[in-house]
Amino acid sequence: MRVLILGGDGYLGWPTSMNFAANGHEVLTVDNYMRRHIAMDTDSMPLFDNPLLDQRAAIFKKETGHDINVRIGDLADFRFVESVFSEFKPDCIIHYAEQPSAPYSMRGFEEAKKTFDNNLGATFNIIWGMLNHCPDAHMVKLGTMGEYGTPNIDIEEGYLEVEHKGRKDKFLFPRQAGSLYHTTKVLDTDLLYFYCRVYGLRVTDLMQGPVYGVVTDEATDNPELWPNFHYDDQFGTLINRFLVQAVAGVPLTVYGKGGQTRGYLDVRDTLQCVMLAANNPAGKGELKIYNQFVEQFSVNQIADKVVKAGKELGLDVAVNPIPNPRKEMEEHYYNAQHSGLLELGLKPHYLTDEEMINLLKTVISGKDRIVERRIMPRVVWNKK
Ligand code: USQ
Repeated sequence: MRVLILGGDGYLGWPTSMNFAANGHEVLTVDNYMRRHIAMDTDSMPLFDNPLLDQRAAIFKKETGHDINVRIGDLADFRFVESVFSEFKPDCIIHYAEQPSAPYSMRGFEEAKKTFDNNLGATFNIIWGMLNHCPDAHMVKLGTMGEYGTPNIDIEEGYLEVEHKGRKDKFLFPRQAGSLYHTTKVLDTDLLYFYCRVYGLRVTDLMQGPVYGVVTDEATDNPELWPNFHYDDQFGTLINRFLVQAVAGVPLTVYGKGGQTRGYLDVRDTLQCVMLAANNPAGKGELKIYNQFVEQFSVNQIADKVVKAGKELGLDVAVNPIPNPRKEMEEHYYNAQHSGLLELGLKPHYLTDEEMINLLKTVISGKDRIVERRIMPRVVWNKK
């Protein structure tokens, strides 16, 4: 397939680019380096250095012989989108090209606007790039489990059958996101659903939970090919943050009561899921939705796992619940269905004690690079 990867410099975009190239696909990866710029502006740089995309592609080519083509440009600019789509004419588009941080989107007006304009603007332009140049291509869009929020009923995979006054119909599962970032993903889903129904687009929306991990099969021992591993309060996801805190000797920053439950997955499973979605395209006019995670944990359960694995490595890991900077439920019902990707063939990596120890060992290799001031939360949800 000719695979266009949008947001190719990101935590997931880069390893996805390597994975598709290593599996024999023709890959063009695109990014505008927005996350790099925000990370620099807000002192949120990742643990390991990540060369620029051209440099990473050259290293990958030297090590494996596989090509990754790169274009740097802004997908919120329609002229750029037109030139990418008219020249490359993809069979499959993997769309990660969004500002991915919930806390960044909640800092203030400028950050919220940047998130809104980029995420909605890019998605809208990509839709029109497809309509103009490859209307039969398939888009795999990264959504988020956070679109659903934490409802007091089971979360279904994308849709809900509703019986109302004796009649039945199927609707998108109700969404109630907890940050502006998550809300842009809700709006994306509605936009895509409309263009599927009325313009016949083919889209798979992957509702993904928080991802953890560093090493993927295409980049085992060369840190230059690892994804950007953030541990700051904006771009660092929970498990990655706790791993770094454990190694740095900083008590684990449980927000509030720590009963917040989410569905987690290993970065290697993201790659599997995206590949499975790409190989099983949605039909014409169809919006397929999968819930993309492997195991549900509360924040406290994850803290316990990190403490236990830390002990094995001689780390004395403390836990320090702090006032929650977010507005979210800290104790709640959570039960999300996630059988679709398993049925397609996903072979999950589980967060075993052994796996947690391996993750800690990888972080220990970067111990001297940890900058402690990046750890504590710097953004509070709606201070007013
Ligand atoms: N949390 C803590 N302590 C911390 C950091 C987070 O208790 O130091 C809590 C948060 O309050 C939240 C939970 O852990 O309840 C998960 O937080 P997170 O930062 O790992 O996840 P989130 O901000 O929701 O965002 C991340 C990614 C985002 C993706 C999302 C999937 O940054 O791109 O869409 O995970 S989900 O959470 O399912 O919406």
